[in-house]
Amino acid sequence: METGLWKKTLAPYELAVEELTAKFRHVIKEYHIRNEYSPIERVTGRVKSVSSILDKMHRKNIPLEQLEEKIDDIAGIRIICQFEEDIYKVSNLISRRSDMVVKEKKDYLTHVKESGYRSYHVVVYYVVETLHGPKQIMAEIQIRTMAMNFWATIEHSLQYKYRGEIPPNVTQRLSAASRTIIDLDSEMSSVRDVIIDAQNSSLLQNNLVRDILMTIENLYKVTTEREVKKIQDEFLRIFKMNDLDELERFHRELDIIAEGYRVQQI
Ligand code: 0O2
Repeated sequence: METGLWKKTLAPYELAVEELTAKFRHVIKEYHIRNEYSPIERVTGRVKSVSSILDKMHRKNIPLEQLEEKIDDIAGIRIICQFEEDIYKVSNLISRRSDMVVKEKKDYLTHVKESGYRSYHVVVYYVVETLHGPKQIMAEIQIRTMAMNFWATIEHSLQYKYRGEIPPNVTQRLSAASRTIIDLDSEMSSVRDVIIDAQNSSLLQNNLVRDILMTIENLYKVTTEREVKKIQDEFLRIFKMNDLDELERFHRELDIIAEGYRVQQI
C-alpha cells in the first residue's frame, strides 16, 4: 500500500483514538467532580505503526484486504488502574456504555501468558464519523495496573531489542519479576481501602479549597476589601488546622454568606 493510502486507511483510527482517550479521561474527571475515587488512574492511546501492522500481517498471514477485520488493535487505548480490582470495574463500565459495543474480552489476569504478560483486553466496536458517513472500526482497550504496565513496557522493549528472541536467562528473570508483580498487586490490594480513603480525603480537600477560593474571589466584586480580607484570614487559619470537617464547615458558611450577597443584589 502506498503512503497516501495508509494515511487514508489509518485516519479513522486516529480519530477513534483521540475520541476514546478524551472520553475515558472525562470519566476520571466525572469521578473527581463527585469527590469519588476513580478506578481509572491514567489513559493513553496510540495508532499502531505501519511497520508493526505489516509485522502482524506477516506473522498471522493476513492479506491486505482483510487488514481491518482481522487486526483488532490498530486503534489501541491503554487504561492504567491503581488496583487489580479496578480493572474489572473499568471493564464493566465499558460494557455498560452505549457508544461502544464489546466484541471480545481477553483475561490475561486469570490466564497469564507464557511470557508472564498480565493485562485485561477489551476489544470494542466503535463508530467514527468520516467525510463519507459513519464507519465502524475495532479498538483494543488494554486495562492493567501500574505494576503490570511497568512489566509489560520493559518486556515489550526487550522483545523489540532481541526481535522476539529474548535469551532464556532474561526470560526466566522476567517470569520471576512477573510473579513478584502479582505479589505486589495483591499486597497493594490488601491496603486498598486505606489508600482510597486517604486519596478521597485529599481530593475532597482540593475541591473544597478550589471552591472556597473561587467564592472569595467573587466576594471581592460585591463587598468591601476589608470584609474579604477578614474571610481570607479565617480561611487561612482553618486551612492550617488541617481538619477536613472544619474546612467543610467553613465552606458551608461561606456559601451562606455568598448567597446572602446574591440575594441583596437582587
Ligand atoms: P504492539 O507493539 O503493542 O502493538 P496473539 O497473537 O493472540 O498473541 P493478538 O491476537 O494480537 O496476539 O492479541 P493480544 O494477545 O490481545 O495482543 C495484543 C497486544 O497485547 C500486543 O500487541 C501487545 O501490545 C500486548 N501483548 C500481548 N502479549 C504480550 C506480551 O507477551 N508482552 C507484552 N509486553 N505485550 C503483550 P502487539 O501487536 O504484539 O504489539
